[in-house]
Amino acid sequence: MSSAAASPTVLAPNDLEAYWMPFSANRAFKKEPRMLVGAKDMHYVSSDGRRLIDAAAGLWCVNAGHGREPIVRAIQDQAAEMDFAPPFQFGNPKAFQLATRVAALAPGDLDHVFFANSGSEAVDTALKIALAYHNVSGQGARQRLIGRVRGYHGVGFGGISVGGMVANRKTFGPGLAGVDHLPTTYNRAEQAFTRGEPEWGAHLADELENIVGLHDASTIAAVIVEPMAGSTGVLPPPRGYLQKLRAICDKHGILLIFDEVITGFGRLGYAFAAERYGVVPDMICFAKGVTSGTVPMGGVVVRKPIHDAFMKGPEHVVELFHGYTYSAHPLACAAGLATLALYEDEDLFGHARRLEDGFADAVHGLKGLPNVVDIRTVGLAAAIDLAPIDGAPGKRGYAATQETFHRQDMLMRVAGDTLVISPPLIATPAHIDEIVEKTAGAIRAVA
Ligand code: PXG
Repeated sequence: MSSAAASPTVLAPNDLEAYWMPFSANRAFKKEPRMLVGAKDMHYVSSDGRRLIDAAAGLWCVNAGHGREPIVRAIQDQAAEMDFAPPFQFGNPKAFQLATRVAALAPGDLDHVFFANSGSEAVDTALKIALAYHNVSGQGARQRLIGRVRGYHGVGFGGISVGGMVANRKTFGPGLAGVDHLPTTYNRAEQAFTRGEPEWGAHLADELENIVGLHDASTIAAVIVEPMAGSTGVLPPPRGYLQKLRAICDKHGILLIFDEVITGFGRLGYAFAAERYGVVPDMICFAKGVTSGTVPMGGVVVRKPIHDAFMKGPEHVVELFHGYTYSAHPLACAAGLATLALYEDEDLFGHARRLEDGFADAVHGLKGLPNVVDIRTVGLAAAIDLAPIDGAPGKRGYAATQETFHRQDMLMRVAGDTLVISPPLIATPAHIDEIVEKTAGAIRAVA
């Protein structure tokens, strides 16, 4: 036995075995690792010393760009001042400040914020608030939750139940009872190569009436959708679709939840997609961009009447039996405040809005390259669908991950055979051109 094996504290150098990587092809990765060791502004640094342009904002989260000095300093200062404060029955001032700032960014009377630590927790929180709200409002029979096919709402049992991605569901049992799904809004035959919101598909919201007809409105608590489905390949909502969903939910007393974990904080050129689309949901789930990915944080913005429905009964009693040890963690709150200030100071949402047209032009220029079967763009998000290799779905996409990382010096998110572009909001037109050029190189290389 080697001395390393004898002592559990001495690890073999460069041992990749112990870490079971999330949502990753572990064995392939460990044979040919893609290791990131540094990051600044629009770039990562790889372990072999290359600078890689970040076409993914990390994982849809680093909206302000990497290593931004005011955010770094806020986190450092907070760690030195107060590392942790229990969030149950005690508070830290920055939690209240951040809630106020997030609420101010949300439309309408979405003005109370419940903090969690991730998108998955934000989704679970929103679903639980929906159920509990109907309960405290004397409508406890409203227990059904409605999601959508090709929706992604994280990996908690709530999120995978309302989610609509088969691989994330099929091996984990039946999930929550009483869940139903709207159809996906994506239809390639009708929508291929659309810029922004497709004209076709608003009528798909009417399917909610059929679901209500089947289960009865009195059993349905909430509908949850991503305004723009991100993980399943950038599916912008058809024009008028979200307005229809809102109207049908209102008609039947069903809460409408927007999962804005990806669309929140500027990805579509606005603080929230709700603002872009002029639709006020009852709750908004957020995460990722709230701290620009620097410290884990998520949460739910809730409309005032929903919040107020809980504020009854004896004042010494807990109103909602829900929360996390790290809800409103001081480091996350400090990071969040510095991040939102940076978004405002640099008008990054406006910058994204102004970049949108040029970005769409550049990305749609990839049409005609080998195997490109659809391109979708909205805000600073784009997806390029490549035709799968016969009998080996995902293989061309995996080759594209390797090609972009090892040879194009670019960090790109690839889901199945779909290439996704979602740069930090600080991108310049030159960065976008570089990303699109490298994407073209990768598409040719995996043809
Ligand atoms: N809701 C939405 C809409 C998301 O996009 C989550 C919830 C879950 O968030 P957490 O923080 O628990 O991971 C997400 C996460 C991709 C990709 O490649 C997207 C996400 C996560 C990982 C990969 O598109 N979004």
